[in-house]
This record gives sequence, structure tokens and C-alpha cells, in this order.
Amino acid sequence: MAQQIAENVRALGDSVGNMSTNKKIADLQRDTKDSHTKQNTTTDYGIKVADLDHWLKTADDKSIGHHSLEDQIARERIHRFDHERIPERVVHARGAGAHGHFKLYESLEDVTMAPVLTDTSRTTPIFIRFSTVQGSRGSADTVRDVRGFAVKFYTEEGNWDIVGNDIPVFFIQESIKFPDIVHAVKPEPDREVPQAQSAHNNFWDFVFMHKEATHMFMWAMSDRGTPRSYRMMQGFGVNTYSLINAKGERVFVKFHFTPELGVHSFMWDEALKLAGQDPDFHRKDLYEAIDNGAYPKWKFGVQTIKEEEQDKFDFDILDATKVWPEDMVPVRYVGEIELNQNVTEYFPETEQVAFCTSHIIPGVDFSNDPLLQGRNFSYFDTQISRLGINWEELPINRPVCPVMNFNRDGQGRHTITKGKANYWPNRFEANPPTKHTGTPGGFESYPTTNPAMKKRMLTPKWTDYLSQAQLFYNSLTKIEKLHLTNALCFELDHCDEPIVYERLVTRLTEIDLELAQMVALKVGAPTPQEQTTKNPGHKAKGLSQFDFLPEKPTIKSRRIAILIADGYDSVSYNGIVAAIKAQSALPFTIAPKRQAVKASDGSSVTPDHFLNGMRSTMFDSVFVPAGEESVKTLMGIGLARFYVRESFGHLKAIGAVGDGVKLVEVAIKEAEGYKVASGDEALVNWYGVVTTTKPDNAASPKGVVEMVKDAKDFIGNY
Ligand code: HDE
Repeated sequence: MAQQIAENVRALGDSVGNMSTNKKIADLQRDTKDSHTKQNTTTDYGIKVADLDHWLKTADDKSIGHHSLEDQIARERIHRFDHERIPERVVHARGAGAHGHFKLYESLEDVTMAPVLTDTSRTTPIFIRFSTVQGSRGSADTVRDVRGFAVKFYTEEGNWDIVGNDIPVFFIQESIKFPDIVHAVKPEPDREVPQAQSAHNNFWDFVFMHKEATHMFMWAMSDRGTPRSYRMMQGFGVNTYSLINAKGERVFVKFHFTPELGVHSFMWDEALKLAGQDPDFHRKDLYEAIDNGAYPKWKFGVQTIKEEEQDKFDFDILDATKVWPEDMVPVRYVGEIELNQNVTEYFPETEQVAFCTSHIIPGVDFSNDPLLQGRNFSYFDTQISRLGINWEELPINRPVCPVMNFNRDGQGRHTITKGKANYWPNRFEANPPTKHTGTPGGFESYPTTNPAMKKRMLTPKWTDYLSQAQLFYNSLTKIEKLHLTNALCFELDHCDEPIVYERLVTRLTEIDLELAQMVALKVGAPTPQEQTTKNPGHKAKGLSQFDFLPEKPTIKSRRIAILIADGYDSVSYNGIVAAIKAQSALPFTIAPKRQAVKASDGSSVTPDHFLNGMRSTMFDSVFVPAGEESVKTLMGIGLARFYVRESFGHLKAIGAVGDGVKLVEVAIKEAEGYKVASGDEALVNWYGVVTTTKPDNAASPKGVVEMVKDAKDFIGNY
């Protein structure tokens, strides 16, 4: 089945990976070898090995005696194994990566001289690593958390890294506080709990003590904290960088990546269950989509502000706890990234890839963003303890353009450099610097003037901590607000020290009274009576994720469960499978058993999974084909009825044909007002993870939005 799906989706091939021309993939071939060959095993120093099963020891036919330390082959294997682990990243330890490319379709030469952003004929290889922040390397994918979105562009002028997140702001303004926020969110030091959760005293204590964290925690508690897929979330550079054009002029810039499939999230209940049912859900989802040819794509855009306009905003444009509202500074989309090749081996690629905010190229520069300045120190530094000083020589990290420097020695040095010139200047005039010519040559920092006073401070503009938290909350749809409220209730309910949840409720009272009252009720804090800071009710576009539904509704790469049992109707079953494939989605047949299931006409199919093997949470949608006997069997199985009811509770598209409708009716009969769609046309109109059983409602993004609004009471009670 999996192969059929892959072929089918590939045949539809709306996208060409063009891997043979990817210079980075070609570069990695130098270090890639195939283990599935008949080549004999050798030791690490190359001799062939005669026995891979027994340690050298004294032995005769009756008994075995002492092991010999002499066995250099056994010792080499154990030594090698003993040192396989390297330190995991201090944050963003769990991740998944893939290769792809960046294509520019509109030149940005008015603002930058970087050819990767001006030359529309170029295709630049990229590697992206997505991650969670809090959890260890073995933690679950779907936990509530910020997601890392780190992109390495292998440009002809050197590597350029945008080390971003799926949320456009950050918790703190100054990088000196980073160890505190990370200590506070990670497991508490006495008992080392909880794992991969922000729902604990230390985190909420920290965010209360740092009013600047309010905006970010509102984002993290929104549905952005539980993405449906890495492929369905935005990416943001977060920090303010600069772009420099050929005339030497500077603009400030923020980078954006917006997914072609739209921004979609799990409901909290799904995310919670999936963390146990399939802790690798996001990792597999990325792999599955690329493997099936459904290559994830994002539009790449920039927001720019001219130097002379930097002071015209209420906030400081260097403050990473603030967005630049899109109504004030529109996003200019100029290119596209696509991921089209999975990694060959996780460790040398996804684990050893090392990103640095300090990796910029001529035409891009930093700003005085205090968070960025600290990050520029931290990333390089952390790679040294994780990977050793020669980490930039590792295959995944080395640039595709020539590298020449005076580096020598250090652990794990690979390069063998000929000649005597290991310093500059030298009598051979070897490896001179490149003059900066206005077009990208040698990197030169943009010259700026700075205040003369040396002080530990920020300016008064940085102390407005609440306006954008209010702006964000005001801009959400009702259903998003409800989800955010529920998330806060869950998190604060996990805090058992009253000072933590009571104080946090007072903070919420500065954002929205109704929100604060609801949370107070659920978490046991005194109910606030009045709003303590005025909320002027401003809204902005680009904050609600409903602003990022796909331009063309699509079910491409969505996973659809088809429930059958013996006696199913092969016509409706085959029809739905074909219709799903025609939409480039993935059908999965689920039955009470994994052995062949017989149709009423005598044909049969082997299901992909049995009911308990893959629960409804693993799918975006459920369909029940016709077949009297099949449906009767399913109706008699509690888990089958629950399958449909749970999908309904998670607002997934549910479809049924013929007798299949009975199962759907039985399963969701308690939810009055929802009609069950029947007939083949139901599928054609299925778009997105949040839709309804009414096909006409689901036919457009607007329909989806409306439906979600209609359904809010049901979800609220679920
Ligand atoms: Fe990071 N961050 N960070 N961070 N960060 C790391 O670097 C740090 C911040 C982000 O997939 C570390 O290689 C400081 C903002 C991502 O390999 C470390 C500060 C944003 C990744 C580090 C921040 C990020 C990291 C740990 C405050 C969004 C994973 C391992 C000044 C724009 C990259 C590593 C990957 C990783 C430091 C804040 C995103 C310790 C000091 C803001 C996506 O160097």
C-alpha cells in the first residue's frame, strides 16, 4: 500500500526535487557509503574480521575460562560504542531535519547585495532542522512548546543560517537572561520533572517575574504551541537583522516563512494523546510527506524598515518581544523554500548540523538587537562543547563554496593543508583577504555610530510589555481564544504553589478580564473583578492562524482512515481510495484485524492497521464505506464507535456511504444539530483538518472558519 501511495503521489508530481543538481547533496556523497553490500566487515584500522560473535577467551569443549584483554577486535568495538553519545543540545535537543532548496522569484537588489537574494536564476541548497525546545532528545514531538525552525542556506558566498522559531517573538529582551529562562522551563532541578512540559511552578514563576515574557507566553499557549505538522507552521527569524545594498545603504529586516499548506494545529486533547500513542509523530510526518513526494513548501518573505524610519514606532524595532504588525510593515514575499530529500542517516546530518546566528553573508548584517548580539556568541560556543572545535569541517556543516583559512590543528581536524603559510601576512602573500568592492566581496561590517556611554540598560520604549500581548489576544478568533484559555487552565492547574497561579492570574487581568476570570475559576485563584490595565481593543492581521489558511484549500498529504470489516462494500471502498489518492492524500485501511478482510463480492484487502494499532488521533479524517455486515460488526465494537466519536470531537472530516452512515450516526448521536453527509460527493469537498460532516460548509476556508465558530460549544464541552 505504502509503495502504491508513493507512486501515485509521485505520478501527480506537482514539484520536482531536482536532487541531482543540489550541490550540497552532491558534496555529501564524498562521505557517504552503503552498508547494504557484501563487503566484508573490517576493524576500524582495516583488517578483515573472522569472528564477530565471540570474545577471545580460554575455552575447551566443556567450559569457558578467562576473557583475554588481548582481543583488540572486541576491545575496539566496545571502546567505539562507549563513546557514541555526544551532549545533546542544551535547548532544542529533539529535532528532525531534511534537505531542499531555496528559489528566489523576485530580486531584492533594492535592499541587499547578497546574490542569494538578488539572483533569480539561482537555486540554493538548504538544510532545515525543526525542533521542540524544552524536551530531551528522546521526548515526544507533540508536546505544547515553541518549535525551532533553523535554516542553513549553502550559498556560493558561504553558509547563511536563519535560526528561527515558529513563533515570531521571544520571552526575554536581553540575552543575559537566557540561562534563567531555560533553567526555569526545563525540568525542576530537585526531582528532574516535568519532561518536555512548561506546566510547572518554575516556568510560570519566571514568566510572572518577567513581564516582558507575557506576549510570548500568550503565543505559546495558543494553538501555535501544538502544530499539526512541521509542514504546517510558520517560521520567523524573530531577531532584527540588517540588509545592505550595493550602494552601502541599510534597512532593518525580519525574515518570514509561510507554509503552502496553511497553518494548522492539533487540539490539545489530540496532542496529549499522540505524545503517548506515537512520540515520533512529527518526525514521521515530515519523513512520510517527503518520501511520498508531497514536498513541503514555504513562501519566503521579508519585512523591511528604512534606517530613517526606525524610531517612528511605539515599540523599539530591535525588541524581540515585539512583532512588526503586518498592517504597518507588510511582508514582501520574494521566494520559496522546498524540502525534497530526507536525510540518509540521522546522526551525521540532523544531529551534527550546527547553526549559528553569526553565520551571515555579505549583504546581510546584524543589528543592535540585544538578544541577537548574545545569540551570536552562544551558538558558536555551544557547538564547540557539542561537536569539538573542528565542527565546521563536518560534512553537513561545510560550505559548498571554497573554504580557505589559517585554522590548524584541534581535535578531529580533517583538512590537510599543504605549504607553510599558516599566518597572515606571510612572505608568500598566500590567501589574502578579499577587498570589499560594493558588490559582495570580503565581508565588511556596516559602519554605525553608537552612544558613547557604557551602561547596563534599555530605553523607556522597551517597558511596554503588554500592548502586543493584548493585540495578539484581541486578534484571535473566538475558538482560538477558547483554546488559549484552556491551555492556561491546564498549565496553571499543574502548578501546586498558590503564589504561582494566583500571581499569574493577576497578570492575565492586565490583558483581558474575561480570560483572567475563566482561568481563576478553573485553577483556584481568587476571581479578579476589574481589568487592571486598559485594553484598547486593537487588532492586527497576521496573528490569528486563520489568516494563514492555504490559498487553495487542499487535503494533499493528509492521512485518512477508512474503517472496514468483513463484508464491506468494495465499490465504495475502492471509490474512496481512488478519490483520496487523486487528491494526493494518503488512505489507510483500518479494520478489527490486520489479516485479509473480505468484501461482500468476495474480493479482499489487507488492512494497514488494526483498530487499536493506530487510533483516530493518527489521522486527519475518517471514512466509513458501505457494507451491511461490515458496518454491523463495527457498530458492535466499542473502539470502532469511539474512533468516529473521537474524530468528531476533534472536528475532523467524517464521511460515510450507505450503511456506513449508521455507524457515524450511532457514534455521534449525542451531538445534536450535526447532519451526517452521505454520498460520494462528500469526499470531493473535504478540505483541511477542521471541517464538518456537511460538505458545503467545508468547501472553502471561510466555511472552515464558520464551522469552527459554530462548533465551539461542542469543543468546549469535549
Ligand atoms: Fe537559541 N540556542 N538561543 N533561540 N535556538 C540554541 O544552540 C540561545 C533563541 C533556536 O536546530 C543553542 O546549537 C540564546 C531565539 C533554535 O540546531 C544555544 C538565546 C530563537 C535552535 C542557543 C537564544 C532561538 C536554538 C543550543 C537568547 C528564535 C536549535 C544548541 C539570546 C529566533 C538549532 C545550539 C538547531 C539552539 C542559545 C534565543 C532559536 C545554546 C543565548 C530568540 C531553532 O546556543
